[in-house]
Amino acid sequence: MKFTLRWFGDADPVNLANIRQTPGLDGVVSSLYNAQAGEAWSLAAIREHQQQLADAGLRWLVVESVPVSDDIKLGGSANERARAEAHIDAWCITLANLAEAGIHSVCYNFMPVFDWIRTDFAMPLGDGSNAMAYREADLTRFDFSQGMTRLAAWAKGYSGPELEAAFARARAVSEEELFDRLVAFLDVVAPAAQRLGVKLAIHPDDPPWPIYGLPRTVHRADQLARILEAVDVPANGLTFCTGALGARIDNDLLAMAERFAERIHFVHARNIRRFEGRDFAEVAHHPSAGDLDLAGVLGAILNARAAIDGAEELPIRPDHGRMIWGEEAIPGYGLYDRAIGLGYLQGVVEGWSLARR
Ligand code: DNO
Repeated sequence: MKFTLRWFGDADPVNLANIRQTPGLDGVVSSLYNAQAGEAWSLAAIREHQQQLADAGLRWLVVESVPVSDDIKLGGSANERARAEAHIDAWCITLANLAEAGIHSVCYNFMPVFDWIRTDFAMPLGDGSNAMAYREADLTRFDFSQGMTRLAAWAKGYSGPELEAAFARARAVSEEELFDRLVAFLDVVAPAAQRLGVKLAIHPDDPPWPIYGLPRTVHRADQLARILEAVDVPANGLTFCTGALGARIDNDLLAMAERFAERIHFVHARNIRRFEGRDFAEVAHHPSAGDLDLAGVLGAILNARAAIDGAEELPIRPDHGRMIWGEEAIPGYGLYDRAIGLGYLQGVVEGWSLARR
């Protein structure tokens, strides 16, 4: 596996010099944070970001994310579909430019309006650390009439009226229609990626169920299988996000890891502690802290891939960590706890290879 850490660009309080000190790091996961959804990334802009990383002694291995516009996800009218087509063409140009720059892994999501959400960004875990959490009853805590500022990894923020309009538009789209839009998108981008040698990795919905009445279609095993079958080219693959998928008790992570192993193009490894109902908190990667079997998931992927390609090129990153040791950073993206998580993941993979010697 290729071990990576995510970096949010110049706005990230975690600096590249510190990331570089992490042992056994193969590369960085990053994006062009000023690019708008729907616009093509120029080769020059890609190279500039790549060079910034290279100057710090780091390699840009995975793009997370190339944003997918709401027109692509939701567009229904002739005008919107025309815009969607232009955005899909731009997405293909971005892929071609990334391939030209030697970057061959692209993560994206298909959640309309906004990306992941939590209701608590600093829940005390009882040992002096804090972490992000999700409590269904608290979903109402956001006053959307005031808009939503851009959370880390979101393509953009929204003003109140923008959010209201985006919600109305998305709520008019059924889950089935959203799936059809995803297939229409993949019908074009997946063969293009395949030709370019780029691997696409769709990120599951986070949390893995519809929220605020918005349609979502990427969070259960049957849905993932349908996406892979609908556009059956190897480049059309998954980000296996243990934390996102694992928040659903009915997602059998080990079975899913084994079943989809061949089409897993990126791994997000994170642990969660589940509470009543759908509530959960993000906890340390170590198995003592939460309910997920990360070692089991990695073992399932590695076993299944051993016969195919050995998974040597498969990128993995520790996903959200806790905030520990007084670090101040983007929620979920402090360096300290992610680095501890990375060490744990490296140990698991090392142990797996030792057992096979
Ligand atoms: C959250 C991230 C997601 C992810 C996107 C991929 O921290 O895992 O925001 O980057 O969904 O497009």
